[in-house]
Parts: sequence; structure tokens; C-alpha cells
Amino acid sequence: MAEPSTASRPAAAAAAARAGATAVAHPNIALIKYWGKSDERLFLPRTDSLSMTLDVFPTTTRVTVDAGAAQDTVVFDGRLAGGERLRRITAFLDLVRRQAGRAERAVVVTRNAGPTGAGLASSASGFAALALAAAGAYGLAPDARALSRLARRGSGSASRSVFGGFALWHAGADADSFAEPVPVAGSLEPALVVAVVDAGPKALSSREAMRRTVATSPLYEPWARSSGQDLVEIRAALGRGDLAAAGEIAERNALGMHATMLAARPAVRYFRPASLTVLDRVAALRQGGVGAWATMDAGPNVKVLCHRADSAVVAAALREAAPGAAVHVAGPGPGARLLDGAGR
Ligand code: 2P0
Repeated sequence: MAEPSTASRPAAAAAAARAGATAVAHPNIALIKYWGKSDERLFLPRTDSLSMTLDVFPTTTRVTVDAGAAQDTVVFDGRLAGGERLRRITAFLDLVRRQAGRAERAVVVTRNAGPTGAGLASSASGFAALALAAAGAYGLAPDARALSRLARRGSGSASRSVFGGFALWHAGADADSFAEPVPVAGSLEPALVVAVVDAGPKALSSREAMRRTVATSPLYEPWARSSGQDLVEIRAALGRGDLAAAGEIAERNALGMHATMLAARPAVRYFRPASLTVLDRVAALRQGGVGAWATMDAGPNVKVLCHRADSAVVAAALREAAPGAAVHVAGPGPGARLLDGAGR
């Protein structure tokens, strides 16, 4: 970009002082899970993970630089945020400010279309949107890889929501730990049917739960090893358009992750009776010849991978099995994007 003329410099500085950007990002659901960090400060995962970004439950976030403010302000779903939520977002903005060589505070206004903190990946869409909006507001222009690394520092799984479709997040050192798109067969038409059996916030954060699991579960290391093999196999299955193989691998990877938690001391248990009812129905669907495979995250809700053509049948079966659950059908969604281009 050309240097502004001397005459326009004060105007440019004033514009920068109130620059803003709005970004939208969607949650992703891992088919091969991220569970456990090798570095808590840098959000480096113990294992590679692989996810599908959804086309439901977006987060929309606007960041406006506020040169006159003494501290950051965060408005979350229409309410002023404080406590841990404000601390996490401020710490993330500090990282962006360090990268940009800037010091001004910001106003963050963010809204989740889906439930927050209920194992529906709101932190993934949230920090992917925040990373892109904050980078725009502070004048950074990260490429997709740099944006994924930046989003990772807010919440590990956010590294994957930078990308649409399927994404693989690499374990490794800081510079190497980013997500990137995974090519899949053109014939693959997947859907993820989400059964929200409980939309309330989880009792134990995934951050604390994974810390405890790594520190105390005798099943953790065997799961981490087998997860590496699951990743190799699911990439091959997705590449050849074999949803049945991919679904089997995803289900075993998720149940294995929950086994590591159940063996932690004290145990971490996200399953609820309604979760098991849904898992039973998924098994019954399969016995009846419908391809359906379950995955669960750090919460009681169940996500069911199936062919798009079967998604209505699967959704109806889950509604019948768990009448109290809200059931949503998602397809592969888009990557994070700026809504207002240059961001002014
Ligand atoms: C995942 N989960 O791969 C796994 C599976 C939950 C179960 O990523 O500590 O909110 O902010 O990096 O990303 C949830 O953990 O945790 C998660 P932090 P994050 O989707």
C-alpha cells in the first residue's frame, strides 16, 4: 500500500484509531479428536485432529479499536462480559496487539447463533471469528495459515474453523501447528445431525477436563497412539469417498476419547441418560441398514454423521428417541470470512 501523503496522515491516524472489522465463523466438529495439550500457553495439541466445519450456529464478531478507552469492552450475546470470559478475550487481543505493534483497547461485540459452552464448538467459531475480526481491526493481514495459528491461541479447535469443509490441525511446534483443508472425494455428501440433549453450559470446561485426563488417565497414552492411526485411516476413507469407513473410525475415536476421561481421577463424565439413548438409536439405525455414526465432544450432546440423503430419516429417528432434544441437520460449512472487506 502507498504511504499516505503528509497532509492526509492525521486523517489516516484518526481512521486507524477507530478502525473496525466484522467476521463470521462456523463451529467445527472433530471426527478425530483433539484431547490434550503438550503446551498450555501456546495451545499445542498432543495429537493431530481432523474436523468438519458446519453450516449452522455461526458466531459473528465485530472488533472496533477504541483509542480513548482504558480497557477492552466485550458484549457477548447482548450482555456486558466480565470475569473469565473477558480475561480470555483481553489476553487474546493482547496477543493481536503485540503482533500489530499497537496498544489501543477495543470494543468486541459478539453473538453466537447456537448455544455457548455446551460442547457445540462455540469456542471454535468464537475464536476463529475473533481472530479474523481483531486482525482486521488492528491492521494485520494474516494468510490462512497464520490466521489458523493465531486462532489456535484463543482456543485450540478454533484453528480448524478458519477453514470450510474438512480440516486437519497439525500437532507440532508453534510455527508448525496450524490447520489446513483436507481434500475429500467429490462424491462425498455428508451431513451431521446434531442432537442437543442439553443446551446448558458444561459443568467442567474442556480445558480442565483434558488437563486432568492427560495428567491422570492410564488410558490416555494408548488412545493418543491409536488416534494417530485413526487419522491415517480416515484421511484415506474420506479421499476415496467411503463414508461408512470414515464414520466407523470417527465413532471409535470419540468413544475412545470418552474412555480416557472416564478413567481419569476423578472421572470426567459428559454422558447423560439421553446421550446413551441417542447412541442406542444410532446403533439401531445401522442395524436397520441406515449408515449413521456417532461422535461426542466435551458435553452430553450427540452428533451423528450420515449421508445427506439419509439426514431426514436420521433426524426423525433421533427426535423420536429423545423427545426433549433439539435436533439440527448440518452440512459442510464455509471458512471464516470478513463481512466488511477493508473493515472500516
Ligand atoms: C475437538 N474438543 O477436537 C475436541 C474434542 C472437545 C472434545 O476442542 O482448551 O475449546 O480452548 O484449546 O478447543 C474443545 O476444546 O479447548 C475441543 P482449548 P477447546 O473438537
